[in-house]
Amino acid sequence: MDKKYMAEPYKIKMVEPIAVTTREQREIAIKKAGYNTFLLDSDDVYIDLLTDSGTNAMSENQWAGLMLGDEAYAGSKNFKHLQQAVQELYGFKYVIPTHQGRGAENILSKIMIKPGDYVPGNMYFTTTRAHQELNGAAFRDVIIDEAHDPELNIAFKGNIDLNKLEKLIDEVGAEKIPYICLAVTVNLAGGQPVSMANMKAVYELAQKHGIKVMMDATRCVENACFIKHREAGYANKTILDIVKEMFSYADGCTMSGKKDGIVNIGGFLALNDGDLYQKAANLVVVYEGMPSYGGMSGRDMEALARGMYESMDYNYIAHRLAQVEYLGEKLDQAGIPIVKPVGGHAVFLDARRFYPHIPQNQFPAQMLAAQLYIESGVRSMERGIVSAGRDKDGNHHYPKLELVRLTIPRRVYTYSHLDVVAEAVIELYKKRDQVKGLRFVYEPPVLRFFTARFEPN
Ligand code: PM9
Repeated sequence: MDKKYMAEPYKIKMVEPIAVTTREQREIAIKKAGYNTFLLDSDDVYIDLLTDSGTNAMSENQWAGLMLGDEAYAGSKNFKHLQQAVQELYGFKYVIPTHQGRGAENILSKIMIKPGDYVPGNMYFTTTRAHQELNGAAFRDVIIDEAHDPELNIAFKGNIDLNKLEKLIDEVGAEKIPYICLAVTVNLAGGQPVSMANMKAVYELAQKHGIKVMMDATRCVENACFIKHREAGYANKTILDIVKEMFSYADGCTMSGKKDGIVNIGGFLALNDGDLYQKAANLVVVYEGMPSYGGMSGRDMEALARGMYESMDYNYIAHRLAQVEYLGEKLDQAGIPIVKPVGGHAVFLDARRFYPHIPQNQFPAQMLAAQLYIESGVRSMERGIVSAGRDKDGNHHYPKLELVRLTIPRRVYTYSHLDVVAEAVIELYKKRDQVKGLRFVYEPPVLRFFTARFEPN
């Protein structure tokens, strides 16, 4: 525990072999996948850092819970366990299970947004903004400016800028803002946390104007651990105390259980307001299933409830953050341009500085992810212009951050795997001048990054 990088707080009971491929095989595979790492077969991947979403290793306690699935169509006891977990750990009154986070985003957007509304948030997230826009709202980014600077090393880069928020309220009127979407942590800023002080201030401002605050709780446990490590007054508090205080500054949350719920599938919408809950319960039967299972089976709700309790263990979450920090430090020491500080779920490579000769509309981050795969079999994900999509006039959004995400699944890889990843990135950096950009050969209309195809220029 006193080591700089805490050892794994678990023993390995079951192993899953992973593929070792040749460079030649990988060159064929990435071409077949249209230079999009989402389209690779997992059989062709050596170390899979595409995402931490649903890629977690469950504990023996969670696997045991799967055997206790109560698959009754209505009133499953596993739903009661999930409800108890949400009430005890997050402190919300009502819970609606959904098949994953975006199912909750769909319902929340539909019950709260009217066409012409504005939803302020601390940087967009792809699926979250898509649901807001599909329901007629315009997303407004009110994150602090510092979040858009990959080199600036500050403790709470996910914070909302209260002046920007107040200015938006003055400009459009509080009645046009159904809720503020506050993500903890901020995925696309690099997994950056929000401070407790900021959450409290946002909630107070929102209450003053009669606006609700809905948190995106997807990585709330990581955020809580950063608060414990970085914010004055929290060092001696438990993760549970911190999580509960965080959610005391919100009216509800959407949750992708596939991240900090430490499961492979599932999510929920949680609310405090009885009327809103009723509206959500009426919609969940249309899009997901009965309010007592939403999109989930009984066994999956049990695994999620158990995962939520496990996630409150400080050793678990401190080790997770240590793994990410370890990879970040190795890359930083080798002079690789990364987003600083290192976030909660991933190390983000700064493709603008990695390939400064490739213009943003030739997709430098997309190409960097493809090159990393060819070099090493490590799969990563583009988080730049391709992820950002187009505006309503059909022009590319040009995000300031053009990143490749090396995302660490929970309890899956060891420090040795991370050494291999670091060596591969360092090798690639030496050859950076030889690489050219990409162009689209197929571009889907929504959430294009999932299925777009490219070819080299
Ligand atoms: N995040 C991720 O890899 C998976 C989908 S995008 C490739 O980071 C936040 C902050 C997320 C998130 C998913 C969702 C949606 C909401 N908010 O994937 O639908 O990071 O469970 O959650 C992904 P679901």
